[in-house]
Amino acid sequence: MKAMIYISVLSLVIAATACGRKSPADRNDDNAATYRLARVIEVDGRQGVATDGEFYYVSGSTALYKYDKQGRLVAENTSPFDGLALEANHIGDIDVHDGEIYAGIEWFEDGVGRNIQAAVYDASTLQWVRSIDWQPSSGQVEVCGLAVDAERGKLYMADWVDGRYIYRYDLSTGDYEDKIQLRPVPALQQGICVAGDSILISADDGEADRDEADRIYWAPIADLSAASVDVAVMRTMSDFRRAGEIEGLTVDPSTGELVVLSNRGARIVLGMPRGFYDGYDREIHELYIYEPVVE
Ligand SMILES: [Ca+2]
Ligand SMILES: [Ca+2]
Repeated sequence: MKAMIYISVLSLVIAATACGRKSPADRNDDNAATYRLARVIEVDGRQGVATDGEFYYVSGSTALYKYDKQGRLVAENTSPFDGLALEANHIGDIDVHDGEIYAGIEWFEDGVGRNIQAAVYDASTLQWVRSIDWQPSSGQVEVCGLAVDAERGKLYMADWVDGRYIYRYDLSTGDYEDKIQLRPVPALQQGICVAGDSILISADDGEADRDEADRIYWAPIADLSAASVDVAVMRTMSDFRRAGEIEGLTVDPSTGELVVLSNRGARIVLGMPRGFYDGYDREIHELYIYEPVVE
């Protein structure tokens, strides 16, 4: 019940963002009024985040981590590819549903992905349980992230290389269903999550070299017959500590908070770290936690 209330609040926030008085281009001014930065937690992973309201689950490129909400590590799996049928070296954004973590996994090298698979892990132990087969004929060529739509029983995958579509699977059978065109297409997508009747999409489309902020977009997904959906800017992340690479995102079902993973400090070329910016000798990964503000 509590979760439903918060999802309803979030839906209002999203609706207010999307349908407000201002045009999408002006919407940046409304950022602070929609989500207010509450706290920042440094974590080990650089790819994705999910929460069941009790813990934060974070993916690194080759590891899974579980934190309590104060940021204390409570579990990790540093060999998450053990048992997988296909060779893998990269985990993207993740989701958690019904005690299981869903992870988009592939072999990623120099900006190209192959061996795409949706692997499922036990959220308690972070150990691999099973995998959902990818449908190559869908046209998807990379998996940067995935999201569970629990209400409608669907699983979505997104593609960093060619983001024109998101790809929908049946959650219970694992069968591929359809691809939905994003109009327009957010460039360099990183993470996705479902909140109410919307899908949120983070895009690494701000140029860190020029101190440009990345963005979060959103699109409606309740109409399962839709071949395409209208995409709008939801938020420009100008309050990150330094412009860098936005990664995964999630909405906390217990609080309605928006949780966004972002990396700073490393220079990224073709999706892979190549040296550091001035003042940094390592890449820093942080969860930015925003509380919804309903006026
Ligand atoms: Ca990523
Ligand atoms: Ca960026």
